[in-house]
Amino acid sequence: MNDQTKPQRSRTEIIKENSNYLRGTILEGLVDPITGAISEDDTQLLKFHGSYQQDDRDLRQERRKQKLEPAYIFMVRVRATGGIVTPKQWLDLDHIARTYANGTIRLTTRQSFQLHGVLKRNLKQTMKEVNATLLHTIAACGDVNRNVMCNPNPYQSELHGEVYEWANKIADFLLPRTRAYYEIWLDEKPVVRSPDVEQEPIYGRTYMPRKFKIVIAVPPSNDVDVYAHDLGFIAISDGNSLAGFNVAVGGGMGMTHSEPETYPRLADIIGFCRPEQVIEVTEQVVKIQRDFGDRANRKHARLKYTIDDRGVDWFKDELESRLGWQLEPVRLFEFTDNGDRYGWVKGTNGKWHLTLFVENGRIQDTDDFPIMTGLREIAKVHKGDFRLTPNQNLIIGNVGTKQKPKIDAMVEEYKLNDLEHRSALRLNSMACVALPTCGLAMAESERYLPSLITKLEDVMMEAGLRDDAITLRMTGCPNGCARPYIAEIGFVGKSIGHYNVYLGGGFTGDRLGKLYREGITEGKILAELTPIIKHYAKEGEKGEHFGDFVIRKGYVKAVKAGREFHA
Ligand code: SRM
Ligand code: SF4
Repeated sequence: MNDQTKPQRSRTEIIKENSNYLRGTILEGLVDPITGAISEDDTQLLKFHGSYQQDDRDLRQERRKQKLEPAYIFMVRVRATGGIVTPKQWLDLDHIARTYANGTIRLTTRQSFQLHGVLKRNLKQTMKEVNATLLHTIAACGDVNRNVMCNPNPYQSELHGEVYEWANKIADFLLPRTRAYYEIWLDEKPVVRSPDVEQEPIYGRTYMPRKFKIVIAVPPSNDVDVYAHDLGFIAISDGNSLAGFNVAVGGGMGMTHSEPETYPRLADIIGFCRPEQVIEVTEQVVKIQRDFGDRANRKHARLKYTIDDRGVDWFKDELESRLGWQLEPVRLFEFTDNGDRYGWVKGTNGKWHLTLFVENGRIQDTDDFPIMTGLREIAKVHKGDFRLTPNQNLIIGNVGTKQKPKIDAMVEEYKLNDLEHRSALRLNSMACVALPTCGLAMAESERYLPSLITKLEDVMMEAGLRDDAITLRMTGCPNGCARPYIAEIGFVGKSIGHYNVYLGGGFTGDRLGKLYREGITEGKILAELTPIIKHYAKEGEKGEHFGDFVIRKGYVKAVKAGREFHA
């Protein structure tokens, strides 16, 4: 295609522009009884409202055989800055999940909740009930700023509390201003507005070229994986209070198999700003990407490509010229890991916080693990809060010393904190949703990883590494929803039963892994990894992480930049 025949704007851009600020014909589509779906254009707009149209892929073939339309269902994503909700909100979500969705709650890698399997006829009521509990879904998906992530324990130190407040301010600042959400889902009466009253002052009529993600990390924990997002802030303390933030830009995970021009990239740290400058920096970074991001090719529309195409220096100059002042030099900091710390900790407020392992974030009762019932019963008596971690786990937060024995007893009763029977490998694992709901999945992920880990645990056990933490992540396609490219072992689905294996990601989330084997099945995965794990047990140096070991021993080359990922 030469430059003249290249489309100037993708179809999604035109849908957004013609949508009257995200209204489209969603309202009409919801009440059309002929189909369980909505129109194709509206499915794009629906994302901005926090919902995806999907179909149950387990039923696809059978429905096709029977000449029925796919079993359409909707996923609803509920956002909560830093993943914090009250026990009442937990109970309401639990109720909504069991009444309108598939009876499970999914904690995501970005500290949001997902409800799967909602039928079109129940979608509006689901949204209403989510809003009635003072949570919302607006901008949980779509070409806008998504849920703002931050360390989920505001009471770990005063610094954590301050940082959490900034995360909230950023989230509020970047919420879309359109009333479409309130009209469609909450029956707000439309008011005739002049375009300038209703215009989106930050995003404009066509919003961002693509999704935009912001996180704040509080060293030494990099639980939010600050290098994997469009914009990351790294909190720098001044004794006990917040001095400001290092600013990281241009991270992202998504790529497409066999398209080397797409690649995961880690963010560059470009400077430091004071707390009171953080909104201004956020606004200008977002606006640069709004103005320069690729609106023709959605596979090239994230900030990481804008920065790689034009250079980090260009980006910094553009940002500083828009700000009218210069960022200060980057401050020193150190990350020690990107995982969660399990068990009880006491906060600065004198209350207790218990981090529980939730395998792949799925809250669902099984015979040996009645987690959904257990958390429901706890929510009925708990006086603190619940918090989602960036690793798909859950914190029962703010438990008073007096109430702790009761919560402890309930945790025991429902076997919610059974760390003894879980290896360090499992406790440091994540898998994306994939089949049967994700329309983009090429292979299983959440439903498969637990059994693969059981097999790898045998190898780890035999090598004497049961308690050695190795980060391991799986996704059902290369989009990277569980951030697999920064795991020490990453599995990425290629086709049913076949995975690419990536090795050498940094334990603190600071280095990309490298493709080690392509499209292999379980037998081959075990055959390939067993000798490496044994080698690590034998020759790994004291304190050396697996990701560093595989590079030192030449299994893979260290990847220094996103553009080198496929080299
Ligand atoms: Fe994701 C698309 C699930 C975090 C990169 N992601 C999807 C969709 C909506 C599929 C779709 O477009 O039809 C998946 C829905 C599956 C389902 O049935 O629920 C989906 N993504 C998820 C979640 C639920 C994974 C999980 O197991 O927790 C996470 C929800 C986050 C949230 O609460 O907001 C989730 N997705 C991520 C992350 C991790 C992160 O942000 O920290 C990434 C990589 C970081 C990044 O954005 O680069 C990620 N998701 C993608 C991409 C690739 C984007 C790209 O730039 O190439 C897609 C596909 C797309 O946007 O076209 C995608
Ligand atoms: Fe779906 Fe791929 Fe994301 Fe997994 S990584 S949830 S398969 S889009």
